[in-house]
Amino acid sequence: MISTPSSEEHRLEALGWNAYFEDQFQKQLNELHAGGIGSDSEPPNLTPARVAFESRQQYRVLTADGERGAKLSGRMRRGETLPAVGDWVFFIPPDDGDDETVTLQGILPRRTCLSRKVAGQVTQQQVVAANLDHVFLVMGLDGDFNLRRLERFTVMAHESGAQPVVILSKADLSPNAIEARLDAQQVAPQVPVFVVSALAAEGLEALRSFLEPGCTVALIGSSGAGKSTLLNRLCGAPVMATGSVRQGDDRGRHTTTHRQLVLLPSGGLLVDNPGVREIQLWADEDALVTAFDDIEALSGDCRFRDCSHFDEPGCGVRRAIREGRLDAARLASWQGLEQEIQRLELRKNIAERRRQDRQLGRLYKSVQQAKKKRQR
Ligand SMILES: Nc1nc2c(ncn2[C@@H]2O[C@H](COP(=O)(O)OP(=O)(O)OP(=O)(O)O)[C@@H](O)[C@H]2O)c(=O)[nH]1
Ligand SMILES: [Mg+2]
Ligand SMILES: [Zn+2]
Repeated sequence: MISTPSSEEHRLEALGWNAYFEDQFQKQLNELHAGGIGSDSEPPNLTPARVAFESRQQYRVLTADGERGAKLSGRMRRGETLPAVGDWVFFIPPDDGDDETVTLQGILPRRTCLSRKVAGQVTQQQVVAANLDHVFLVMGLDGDFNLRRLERFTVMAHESGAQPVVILSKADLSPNAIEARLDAQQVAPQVPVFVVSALAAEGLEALRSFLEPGCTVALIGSSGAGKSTLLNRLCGAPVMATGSVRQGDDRGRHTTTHRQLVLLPSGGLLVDNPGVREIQLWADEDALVTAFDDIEALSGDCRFRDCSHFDEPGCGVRRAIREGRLDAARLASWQGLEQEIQRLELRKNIAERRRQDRQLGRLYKSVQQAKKKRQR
């Protein structure tokens, strides 16, 4: 079959390519050309691809012509942004051999980006997946079910720029699925909530509308929540390994160890992730406001504009709790997340100042060295 540019474009679109990435790609090509790369009349010949898998800076990428291995160019390895699963990257097409590992030359700016803070004391962003349209927050209707964790995940998803969707899984195990759905809807007021059973293949058709060709969705949730089982069901094939949960507390065994982007035969792309229970937020106030827009609306009734809804007089939020219009646990949760975000902000500022100090230090040193040289 002769491959025409338009059919190649179609195959890229099935991987999530669109006018935004086309535009960004052209800009980078023009910059490279202006920098003397390519021939006099033509910009360099580069092939776009989407990152499907990463492990220790070894990549698998999806191209219009299939999947292949990839590694980073030296410049990319030293760069500030390393490609993550879901990123659009580009490489110089090799002359020979489809199975040759290609070298990635650049990365296109992300449309959306799902992030967390790295575990521990370091103030650093960890990218979970890039260029998502939706995030499926998967929570089992067994011992996994936890509204406070759902709130945290919702803030994380809102921060990403992608739209959150709550998936309550393992409906076949719970006689209380309807109540659970209402409770979840209360803590995620603007977010669609679905109840599914991947095992009994129930409720899955409703998820297909998020997985139109070219749409990308990440699955996040605890280990054992049923993310990989759901992916396999939607895929119609056992692409990902699944593992049983522990008896007693329904916790999973971290069966999925690497995130992976999977192109569904029916269209759409799903990113399966290793299970996470305790995520630390990498988010700002805006994401909190969006996730807690009920508290935001109630705070319009507070006497003080900067009310912390703690012990100020005339607090509209606390009045709503007294009158049974808001759950006290939800306010406590908001306050906890608000403090976490403020602490993060502070730590980001300190880290930024240290970075600037180091930069100044280096500058000072090089000026001193230049002076000495001149004196000699
Ligand atoms: N009863 C029931 N069990 C399910 C359902 N979906 C998944 N499970 C079971 O839950 C266990 C965990 O499923 P996985 O799909 O491996 O969970 P995961 O979220 O991918 O877990 P990690 O990869 O560890 O993060 C397996 O034993 C599945 O068979 C469901 O709808 N109903
Ligand atoms: Mg899994
Ligand atoms: Zn208040």
